[in-house]
Amino acid sequence: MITIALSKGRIFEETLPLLKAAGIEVLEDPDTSRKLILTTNQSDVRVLVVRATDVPTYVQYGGADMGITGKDTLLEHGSQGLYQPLDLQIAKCRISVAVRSDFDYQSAVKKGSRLTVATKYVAIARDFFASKGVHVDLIKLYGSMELAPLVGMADAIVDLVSTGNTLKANHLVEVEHIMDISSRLVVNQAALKLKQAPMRHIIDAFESAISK
Ligand code: PRT
Ligand code: MG
Repeated sequence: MITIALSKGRIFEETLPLLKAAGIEVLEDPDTSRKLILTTNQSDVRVLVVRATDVPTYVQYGGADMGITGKDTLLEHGSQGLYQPLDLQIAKCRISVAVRSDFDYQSAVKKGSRLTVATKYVAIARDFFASKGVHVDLIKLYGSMELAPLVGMADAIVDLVSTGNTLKANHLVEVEHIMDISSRLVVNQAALKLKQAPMRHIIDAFESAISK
């Protein structure tokens, strides 16, 4: 049995064509089914539906043989013991700093002001501002970061941006592009040794599907 950990939503949707390239079709829809283990057309392949931030943990501890997760999640939560053979070029976005459109970020930085930054990505934000020599107080949030500057709780946020529509709708502007993000295949190394042939088949199929 090969077990693949995926999160619902954009990663699941964008992984379906890659699975298809490997001959795998998921037989249940995670949005309508309450099942957390989904069957596929291959009796020896199943899909686990887990929180995006839990994918590396399932793979690391062998609950899943492989999984797909954002580079943001890997950087923020660590990737100890995970083999990362492929950048799948899916669920692309960027991680940025954004502020209220009436906040003069550049001059605050120039003056050496201490900034309050709200984010789910505390480690990424800490490294980024340290590399710029900007002093920050970080506020950890778990979602809806965009709210924090609007209610005066933070000067800036560090968050994922894809179309930029969410920032625009909340009168926020991007002032720094920290890095580009895409999703990676992560593999349990012990599983790869034990189930080399079927896992290699999937990895190779994904690899040839990426560039198409
Ligand atoms: O949603 P939940 O709290 O359950 O978990 P999650 O947010 O960790 O999962 P999910 O499925 O939303 O995101 C999984 C992965 O998709 C992330 O870890 C990223 O690697 C990737 N990804 C790609 C994104 C986006 N694009 C993205 N746009 N994740 C989140 N967003 C958010 C963005 O922060 C903004 O709030 O979507 C919102 C809309 O973005 P705009 O710019 O298109 O308006
Ligand atoms: Mg989300």
